[in-house]
Amino acid sequence: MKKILIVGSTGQIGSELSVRLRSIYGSDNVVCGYYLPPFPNGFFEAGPAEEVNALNIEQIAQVVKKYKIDTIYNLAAILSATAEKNPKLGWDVGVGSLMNCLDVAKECKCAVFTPSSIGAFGPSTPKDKTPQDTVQRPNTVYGITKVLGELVSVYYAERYGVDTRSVRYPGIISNMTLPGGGTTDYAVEIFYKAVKGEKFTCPLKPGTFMDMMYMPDALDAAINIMEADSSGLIHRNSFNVTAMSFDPEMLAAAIRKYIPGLEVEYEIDPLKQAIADSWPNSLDDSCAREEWGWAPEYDLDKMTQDMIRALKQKL
Ligand code: AKB
Repeated sequence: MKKILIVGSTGQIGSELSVRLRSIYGSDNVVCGYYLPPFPNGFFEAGPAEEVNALNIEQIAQVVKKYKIDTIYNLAAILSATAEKNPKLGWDVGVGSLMNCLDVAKECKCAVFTPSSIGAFGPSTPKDKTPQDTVQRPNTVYGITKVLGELVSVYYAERYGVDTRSVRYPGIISNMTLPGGGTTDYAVEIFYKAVKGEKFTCPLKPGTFMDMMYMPDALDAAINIMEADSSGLIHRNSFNVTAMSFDPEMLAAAIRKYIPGLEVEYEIDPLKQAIADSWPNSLDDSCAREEWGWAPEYDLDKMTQDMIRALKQKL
């Protein structure tokens, strides 16, 4: 049975990945590492939880040794728009957390999952059906840390035998923990407004297409790539994965099928618009499908129905 440490277990992905990993591997085998003390909700109390600052290598090493961890999910991140406002923080967290996890993994023989992103592409990348292997010249600090992360993870795999694996996540849509400071956050925020019957102010122009994915598929991607038979993997760091591509108007239309009164106005955020314009419209994820059987379950309509159902219960 794997022994897992999640660094960043209270964030958008971490809070749901913790629950899923504990249901698969057993509560005692999944240590939730948190930076800010978690809100007591019964979940953290159900298994081990430890304070782990991703920028403190001693703290990571101590927890890895204490619990005999063999797999680290490194989810500490500053998302794209926040990183552009504070590039030093974006760099320090993006690069620092990864290097700390890789160095502990090298010493303690752990496998490491670190998400990359569609942000690892830039304005000179082919925009439609972006291939797995293509130009990666991002013009954001977030993207630069993601490209560095992909390359240094390959380096640690080849030079030191660390089992590093990763996927390039698109925008992730979820109903438990809100994302914060990302360019794709609008695709979550619109659902909260729609369910509350409020008007949504969209920060991106109509016609801004980006890849997206519903959280259950994002969790499957992280777990399945770590479980994949390594003999089938030609790539490792990092796989294109996607589930849908839409622009704000398509998303609003999908929601209006169930909440016809949704009103959307546009107030463009120049920073987020520039970042979104530099990213692909849609990814080609055929390598992930062929090499480890990636197959998302949720398309735009299925995700929309489930988001509205879940948020109606929650709100
Ligand atoms: C962001 O918008 O910064 C993230 C991402 C696509 O990596 N959601």
